[in-house]
Order: sequence, then structure tokens, then C-alpha cells
Amino acid sequence: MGGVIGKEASPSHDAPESKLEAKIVETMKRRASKGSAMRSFNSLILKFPKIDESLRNCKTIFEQFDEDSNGSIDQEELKHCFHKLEVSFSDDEIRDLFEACDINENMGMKFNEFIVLLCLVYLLREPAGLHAKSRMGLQNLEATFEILVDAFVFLDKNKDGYVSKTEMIQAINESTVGGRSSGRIAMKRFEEMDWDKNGTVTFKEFLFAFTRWVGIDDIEDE
Ligand SMILES: [Ca+2]
Ligand SMILES: [Ca+2]
Ligand SMILES: [Ca+2]
Repeated sequence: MGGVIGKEASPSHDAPESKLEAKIVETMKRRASKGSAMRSFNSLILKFPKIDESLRNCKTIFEQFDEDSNGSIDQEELKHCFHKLEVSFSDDEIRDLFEACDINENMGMKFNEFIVLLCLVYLLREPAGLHAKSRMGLQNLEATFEILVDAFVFLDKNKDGYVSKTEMIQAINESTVGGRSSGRIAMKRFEEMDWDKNGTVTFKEFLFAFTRWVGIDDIEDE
């Protein structure tokens, strides 16, 4: 969709890795134009316990969709899940999401991968109209997802759909009262998020980092 020229020259980030990533970035930019309700990085940290609780409660949903109870959700199970949640993604879209979130490449969604996937679905599935208060019928969880989307928008100062190191430092500096260590904290947080070490953080990377910060990722390790 155009815009190829100049992308190479941009040091801030590479072109989106996939159609899915491009879509996520586009949706995030649109969302960013509405602004963020978040005032500081600290206010996000204060929300951690609530987010943690809400995501842990999602375990029941996960178990419900893990039909053969083998601890991970395969593509067939995921299709049933989408059907149940009335999320009408095409088979291709489901496969793309699945592959993007299957970070340990075991052909299944572990709990943390599933959470990230659902959050991406939440982002991509914009309300069809004013009546669409809930996108998936999971109100509590969706409220948590909205906080995460909002947090990302807060961090993405230039609204390009990615969080850069500079933006992370800026966000942490804004919210920490003069602490000398804030720069180091920002760097550490950033490095935890920038999984592929390309200097920018995608929403997906942000979500995976989040599942680690709140300790969701080790709920169920093989
Ligand atoms: Ca399963
Ligand atoms: Ca997996
Ligand atoms: Ca940015």
C-alpha cells in the first residue's frame, strides 16, 4: 500500500515484517490519534496487580478452549474459540495470528501466547458501530486489553505504531521524579521488550513483555 520509498532510509524501524504486523501498526496509529488516557508510566505500574488478576482469571477461558486439555490450544481449537467468541476472522487471518503468537514454535498457544493473541484480536476487531460495546463478550478482559492498548499509545509518542528507545526513556523520565536511575530503568524495560533487538518494540513484543512482568508466562512451563 505505497509508502515503500523512504522506509529503507528510516533508522527508527524496519518495514513491517508481515501483513499482520502492518495491520497492527495501522490500527495502532488510528487508535493513537484518539490519544491516551494514561498520564505516566508509574500509573501503568500501579495497574499491574489488577491487570495480573484479570489475565490470570482468563485461565478458565483458556482451559475451556483447550478441548483436549493438553495445555496448549492448536489451530483447530482456536477456530472453535473464535467461533464461540463470534470473531469472524478468515482462516488465513487465524493462521497468521497463530503463527505470530506461537513464539516457542510448538504449534500451539500456551497460556501467555493465547493472551497475547486475544489482545491482538481485541485491537484488530474494532467495534462495528456504536452499539458494539464489547468486541468479544469478555468485558473484564477487554477492559484490561484496553489498558494495554492505551499504555502502548502512551509510550508511542510519535504515533508511528512502534515504541522506540527514545520514546521509552521519555515516558519514564516524564513520570519519575528526578531519579537518576530512571534512564537505566527505561533501558532495562526497553531491552526486556525489544525481543528481536532491532531497536523498536511492536505491540506484540510489548504484550509478551507484559506477560513476563506480571508473571503470566511461567504459570505453565513445560
Ligand atoms: Ca489442546
Ligand atoms: Ca506455542
Ligand atoms: Ca514510536
